[in-house]
Amino acid sequence: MITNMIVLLCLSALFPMLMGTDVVKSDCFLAKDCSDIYSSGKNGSGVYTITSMDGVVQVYCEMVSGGINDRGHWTVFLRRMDGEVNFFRPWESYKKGFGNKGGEYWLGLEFLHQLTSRYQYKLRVDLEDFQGKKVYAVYKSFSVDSEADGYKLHVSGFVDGGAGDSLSYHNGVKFSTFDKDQDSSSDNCAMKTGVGAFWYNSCYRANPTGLYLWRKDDGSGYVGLNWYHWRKNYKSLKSIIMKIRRVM
Ligand SMILES: [Ca+2]
Repeated sequence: MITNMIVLLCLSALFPMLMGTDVVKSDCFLAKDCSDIYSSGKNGSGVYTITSMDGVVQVYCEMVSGGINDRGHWTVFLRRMDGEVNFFRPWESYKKGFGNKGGEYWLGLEFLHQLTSRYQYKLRVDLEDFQGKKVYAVYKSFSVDSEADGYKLHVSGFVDGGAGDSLSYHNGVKFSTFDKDQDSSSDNCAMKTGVGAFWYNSCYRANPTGLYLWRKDDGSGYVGLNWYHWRKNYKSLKSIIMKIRRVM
């Protein structure tokens, strides 16, 4: 229904006399991701409305100038920063997305699949610890299969920005939630960690949906916001952002 409304808006913009309205043509612009938002002349970071096959979606865009691994118009699909949002959620939530686009959120597996099957994307993961140190990892290729294929992750072309590579371990693996175990472990990884959902293998080197620990983790836990290869431990981080940028 929302999509129909967008189509009507576009028709009325293209044929104002016919539709009896005076909607300006710019209202017809249908952004698919933050690259399109930037192309429409909006160059500041913030929450924008883009469209998917299922309707309109709000997303946080990071518009970054800088070096080759920084610059771009990034579509953020996961943001953890303050523990305000509960990430221990079922399959339907991870499929459709949840959270607050101005704060912590998960954009949704179906939308990720739609985007990455349409265009080619690179992935960047930004990490920050409680001392304010920041590192990153870039993967030159990132895509997510359909729900019928378990929203399987494809990631390759690692570039080290100090974070180390904790995601290649999850390459080629289906997504798992506590109510849908598609991991490679005899356990249910989401239940074992009791906190998140991810492309769990057996079980993980990265767990960006883990329990937010506000400095309380001493590194021996296996439940927090983890990216093992930064410091070869499971000490929970202050912030993890996962974002994609269209490359073709
Ligand atoms: Ca299992």
